[in-house]
Amino acid sequence: MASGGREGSVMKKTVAVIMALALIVGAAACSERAEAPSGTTAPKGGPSPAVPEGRNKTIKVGFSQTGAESVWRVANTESVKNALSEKNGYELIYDDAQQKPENQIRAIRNFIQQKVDYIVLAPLVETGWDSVLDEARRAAIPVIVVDRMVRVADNDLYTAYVGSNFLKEGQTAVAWLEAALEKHGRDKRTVHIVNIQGTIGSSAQIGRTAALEAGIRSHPNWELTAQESGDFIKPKAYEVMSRILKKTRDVDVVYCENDSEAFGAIKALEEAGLKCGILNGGVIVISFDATSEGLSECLSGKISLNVECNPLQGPHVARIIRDLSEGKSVEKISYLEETWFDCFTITYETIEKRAY
Ligand code: GZL
Repeated sequence: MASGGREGSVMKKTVAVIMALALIVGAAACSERAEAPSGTTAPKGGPSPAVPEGRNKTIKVGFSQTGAESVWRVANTESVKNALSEKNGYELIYDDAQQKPENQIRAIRNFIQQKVDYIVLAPLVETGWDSVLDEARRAAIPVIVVDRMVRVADNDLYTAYVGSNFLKEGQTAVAWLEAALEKHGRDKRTVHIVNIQGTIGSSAQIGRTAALEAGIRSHPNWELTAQESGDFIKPKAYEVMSRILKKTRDVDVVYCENDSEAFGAIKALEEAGLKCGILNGGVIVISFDATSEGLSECLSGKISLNVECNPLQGPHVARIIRDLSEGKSVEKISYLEETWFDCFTITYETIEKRAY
């Protein structure tokens, strides 16, 4: 990958090392696809939910979405809506939970009442789903989990998962940070790290935070200066970062768990008179999602690293529903292909080609 001309050939070698590492990590992520246990074509104890005789071929789907908290989330919603459209043979019932798990539980019960053929759930947090998913199973309605994961006592409570390996996303970021600090001679002194977490208890937050905490444990000179949730939204991240900067300006890295948070953190850092970006010898802002807006801040140098989190799960959900409707078994866990971008290698052309 060309270095973008911003650093010498040494940087190209560093980037190549990081790329190789990230690709290995990424490949491992994609290969972790457990073959679905046999018999997953229909939920336990219920008939296959193939479209009953006499009904038109439209497949009725209930989709419970967390909300519209970020650009990423809007792209995720559009991807599912476009795939499960009327012209593609679906009747989609969409519910926006406004970031409240209780609203998602209410929506799922509503979908069951309406006798949908399938339920698609993007769970706000990992826990609290056992009871309502058991109600769906007893109604013989397969549940497809997208984006974040559910943590349930019986994994048969959902039929398939399509999303991201958030721990591996975080590990990619930590590997990049380690190489970048070394390249820029910032690896020997104490590295003060601020972690602005996502929604606490969501898989994205759990995995990305766990990777950073493991990185801090394995680097004696990395210090966690502050850790607080920005809830994946810009205003909360701005408020958290501003409050931290009132206590200390000794910040080397801000590890934001999505682009919206990175935008808020950058606003606070610049208001405090601090430069952002490793290229400017400033604070190293790390982000996740790689939305076009986030990559534009990579191009400006303010975001140093942006790890992709692919929201385009709609086509994968449609394929799973089609396979189930035809009585085929489906993979239990599917991870989307993901990569990363940084301020040394990002180009305008790359951003132009992005789908979200
Ligand atoms: C990640 C997704 C996260 C995004 C945020 O798959 O759950 O939620 O990283 C979004 O932008 O709010």
